[in-house]
Amino acid sequence: MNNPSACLSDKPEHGVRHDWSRDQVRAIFALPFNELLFQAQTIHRQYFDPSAVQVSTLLSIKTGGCPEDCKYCPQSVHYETELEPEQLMDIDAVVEAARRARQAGASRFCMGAAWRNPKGKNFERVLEMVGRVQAEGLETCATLGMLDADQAVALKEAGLDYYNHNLDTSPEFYADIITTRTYDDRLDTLTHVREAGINVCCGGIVGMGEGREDRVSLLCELANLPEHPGSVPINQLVRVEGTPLDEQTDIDAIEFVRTIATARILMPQSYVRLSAGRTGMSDEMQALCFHAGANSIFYGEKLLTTGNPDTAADDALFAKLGLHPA
Ligand code: SAM
Ligand code: DTB
Ligand code: SF4
Repeated sequence: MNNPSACLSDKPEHGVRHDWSRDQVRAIFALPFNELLFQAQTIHRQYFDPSAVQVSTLLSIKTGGCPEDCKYCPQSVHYETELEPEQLMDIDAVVEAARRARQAGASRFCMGAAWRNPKGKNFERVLEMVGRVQAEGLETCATLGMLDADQAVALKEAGLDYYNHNLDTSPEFYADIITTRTYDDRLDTLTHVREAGINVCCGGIVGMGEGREDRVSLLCELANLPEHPGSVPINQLVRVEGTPLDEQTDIDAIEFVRTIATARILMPQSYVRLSAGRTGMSDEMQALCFHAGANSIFYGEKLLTTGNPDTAADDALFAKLGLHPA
């Protein structure tokens, strides 16, 4: 097995690589914790202000009733959860929510829809929303499911800055979690987004019962994409009653921090987002995640359908840690 310290120090700039071997990633992931955090923090400082954290706000513009069977998701029609499905929101209401998010300090507004893929009139409405949200002075992001090449170009022309589409987990574990679309479908959407000139936001979920090797494999897939995603959301599973992963045990906190640190080392110029799951994390755990190179969060009391820390709690955490919005 390669010595990861050697593989890093061979490249003094650490560089942006797309040829990580599984052995290298596995070895970085397994470094002694202090060594791992030191390397992650050192690389982080080459590209970013270590006290700056990018702040995004999410809004579910179309909730529930999704035909896909993602086992973690409260919005799938395959599972009985307490969620009330809702039609695509009114454009003015979305713009109003974006305005409030900007006033509260968010720099990016992410619109999420529980679709397999966007279609027809609904897609036209989303295009209009994107333009109107951009006009409010926010970076725009959307996550609408699979896109074809023409849809990606249309979103770019409408003013979309980022598209979120996650690989979710390793190719090996994927079929245990989703059967209604393939890993390759996801990679195809990412290609369309990238080729349209939209920044890719792509990451995954940990704590779904996968093993360390799956986390290594997911990070390897992300880091070996033709371009590193501009944003890499690392979600901790939010367990929702009625979904098949409801009873899943929490991932160990140190293992979660290792995932963040490894993402930072592999993708040095990307924003690594400490995404879903923060309500269950202590301030100390989040501080370790920031130290490991996380530099983006979702801010606002709701993610899409589940909770996120109160803004007052996040403001207090930022003050305590001397962090400021990027
Ligand atoms: N329907 C679109 C799709 O799946 O591409 C967009 C919305 S979907 C909710 C966006 C992402 O949210 C998923 O890919 C998944 O990574 C994340 N997600 C959904 N439910 C989650 C949960 N319970 N815990 C953590 N992350 C979750
Ligand atoms: C991502 O990676 N995490 C966000 C965003 N992309 C769209 C979604 C998290 C959803 C958590 C469950 C929910 O609130 O429905
Ligand atoms: Fe649908 Fe997205 Fe939820 Fe999967 S993650 S069930 S595609 S809303």
